[in-house]
Amino acid sequence: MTAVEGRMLIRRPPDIRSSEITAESVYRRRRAVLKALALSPLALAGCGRGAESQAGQAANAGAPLEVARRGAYVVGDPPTDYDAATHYNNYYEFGTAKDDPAKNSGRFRPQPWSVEIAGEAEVTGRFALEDLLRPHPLEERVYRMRCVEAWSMVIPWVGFPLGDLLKRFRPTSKAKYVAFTTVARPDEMPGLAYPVLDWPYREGLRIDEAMHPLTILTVGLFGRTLPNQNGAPLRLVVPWKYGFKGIKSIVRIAFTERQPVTAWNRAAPDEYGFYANVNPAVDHPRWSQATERRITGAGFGLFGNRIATLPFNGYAEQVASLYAGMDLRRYY
Ligand SMILES: Nc1nc2c(c(=O)[nH]1)N[C@H]1C(S)=C(S)[C@@H](COP(=O)(O)O)O[C@H]1N2
Ligand SMILES: [Mo]
Repeated sequence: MTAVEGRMLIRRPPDIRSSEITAESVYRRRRAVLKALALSPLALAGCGRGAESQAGQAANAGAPLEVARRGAYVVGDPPTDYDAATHYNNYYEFGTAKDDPAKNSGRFRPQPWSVEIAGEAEVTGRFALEDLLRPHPLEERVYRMRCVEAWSMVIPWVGFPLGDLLKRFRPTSKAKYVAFTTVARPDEMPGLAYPVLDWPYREGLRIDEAMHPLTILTVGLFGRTLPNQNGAPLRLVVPWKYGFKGIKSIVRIAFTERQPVTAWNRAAPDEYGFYANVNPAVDHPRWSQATERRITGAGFGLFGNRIATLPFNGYAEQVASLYAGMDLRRYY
């Protein structure tokens, strides 16, 4: 018996149309599912104001964060100076020079914030950031970060595994990729006036990359909430990939069946592949990837020394198996 036949056998008062019953039962089921996942869609959350969670602390940029876990995933290299990490940035929505994001992001308002969850998942909708963050204990992880422009930093991030968040939405078997979108607010982001990229900024991961325990969503660095120039209030960090995969100020996360379009790949497909795994053996047309300038401190110029770049940015042991059998020159 098919579902349609089954439904026709159900008796109901003649004054209620079947479409209404379906809508009501779907709504109830959805509410029950959301409750079980400790989520409420934005319409029910009263815009999520006043939450006294760690997300509540995220109200002020640079405010101290309560970090529940430290010590795992800490590289030995000394961290980059805070001033360098927050004044030598790529965030083209605020301009293309390295000091533009710190200078031009003062008008950006990362609060209140919500994220749309869409696509191939049982639970979708728009959710207040506070609700998305609430169940996740914040961890500090000190990661090596490698930009495709051949400079690198070591950053103590505050965040939690992206996979822990994604699982709550129960992705379906069709969810092969995860697509991310940055907010686009021309009034607050002066760089959007220039067609450097096809705005909004977009990035994507394969689902196994997104679920990998090294992949984190971050809300802070150096124990404090993210400054606007680093991607407040929520940004992605994938330490074995070039920095451009680390999309900032995320407003949409979608589970997709097809490989999503990414902003850099669309702008210059020969220069920026979808995978963007750090690989010293495959040069970018404009930058050798064999070595990198490690930025350690700010000051008169940025102090740094040249060091060898490692396959998968030093995380090969943890992630190389994700790419077994793939030609990494072709899928760069
Ligand atoms: N929305 C958005 N996200 C972005 C970028 C950008 O221009 N816009 N630049 C990327 C690049 S190229 C790098 S190297 C990192 C830099 O992050 P950081 O400024 O926190 O070091 O952000 C990435 N995320
Ligand atoms: Mo970058």
